Amino acid sequence: MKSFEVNFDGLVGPTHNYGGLSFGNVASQSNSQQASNPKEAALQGLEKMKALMDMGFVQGVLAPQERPDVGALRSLGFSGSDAQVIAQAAKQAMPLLVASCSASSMWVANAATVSPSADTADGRVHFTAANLNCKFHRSIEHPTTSRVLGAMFADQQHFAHHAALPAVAQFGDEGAANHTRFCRDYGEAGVEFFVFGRSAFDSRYPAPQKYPARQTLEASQAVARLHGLSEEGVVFAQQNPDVIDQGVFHNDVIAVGNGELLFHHQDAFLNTDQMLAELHGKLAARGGNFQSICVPRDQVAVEDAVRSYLFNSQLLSRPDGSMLLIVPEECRANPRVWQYLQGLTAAGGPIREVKVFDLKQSMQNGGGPACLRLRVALNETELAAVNPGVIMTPALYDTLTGWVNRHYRDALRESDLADPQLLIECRTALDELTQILKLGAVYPFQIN
Ligand code: SUG
Repeated sequence: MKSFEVNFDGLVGPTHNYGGLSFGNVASQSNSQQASNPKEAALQGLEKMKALMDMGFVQGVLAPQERPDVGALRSLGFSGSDAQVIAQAAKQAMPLLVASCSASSMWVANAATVSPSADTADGRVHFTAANLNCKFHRSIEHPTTSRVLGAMFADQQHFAHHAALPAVAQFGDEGAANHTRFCRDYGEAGVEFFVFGRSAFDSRYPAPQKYPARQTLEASQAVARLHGLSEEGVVFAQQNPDVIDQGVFHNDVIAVGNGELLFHHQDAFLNTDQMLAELHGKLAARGGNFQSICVPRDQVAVEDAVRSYLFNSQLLSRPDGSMLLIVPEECRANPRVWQYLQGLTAAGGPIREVKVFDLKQSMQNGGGPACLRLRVALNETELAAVNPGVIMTPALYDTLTGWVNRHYRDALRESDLADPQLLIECRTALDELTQILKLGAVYPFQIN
């Protein structure tokens, strides 16, 4: 049976703004308070989706969330009408209003961890929504994420959904941003690679000193158990705490994998040789030939990787077996990274082509091409069981660009977040979107 890796991209929500909310994420911190352009952000994301569809990849779309999250503000003691809740928060606790307005659900690599059916004990595709509990503005995403994923992958014969892990730092889980899967073919059993930043219970694992390690070993292990993965099909590895302290807040900022290939920076992991040997051995036992490309620090420094998002790229398999790397414009702007990429594609290795996309609106909050997509490997039967409303087509692309142009603002500053009209605009847009994508009622304003 044929199998595919489907990329579901997060559609940028109408409240996209630069709130400076993510300590440890250099771009989020340094662009705080700048005016954003939600319309441009959403259109840039749609361009990427269309380009992948036009290249022949199966592309899907994941809906944004209702913001401001009035329910979250109510849970913090603000009361009255929705407009009063927003007004009170603006007056008394602006940082909480800003957090409740974040469009951060666009970075769907953090929405969930996904294990394809070939890897799981019950032969279903498993999803665990990420609790994202390192940051308040992200910790409020998972209830709606679960409903949206449930509406997209509704068929219980093929899809199993798990609620987010307990909402404590010990089980900090950031989803697929710290998870990669190696396989010979998407439909065959593979090796799932979980990368964690620290251990919650075992002090032998070193931790970063300056910035938080968002993913714990214990969270990754829990997800592997929930999904029914076998010991032969998993590898756990620790991210290098020094690179977390340099702004590598997720593993997908320093490494990306696809098929049998891991593309990573020299400083990405601890105990790299041992980890590569384990990946090689476990994939070989599944019939695969694991390969890795290590980018040396003397060619591309960690700082260059963080600024350019070289590794937050999409590594895609082409029909001829070679691979294509989708990188953000910031890679072309960095002379060392661009030179490295020229050499890489000329070298005759597995990565033959690089395509550049302008995703500046998202990049300014630390979200590159890979952050914007959730990978779901599916066989033909499973693909046919996905809600067809969320699969990108030329007609859907036209509808969604029209929808963005009608509903989105082209500038948003912090002071605009207090405007009660923004909530009405957001709900009006999302109500229409659920009809376009045939999701049913998934948002708090639709179900409460
Ligand atoms: O969690 N930025 C996100 C970026 C997530 C990127 N995802 C991956 N690497 N997979 C984060 O730090 C910034 C929001 C703000 O500051 O307004 C933010 O949430």
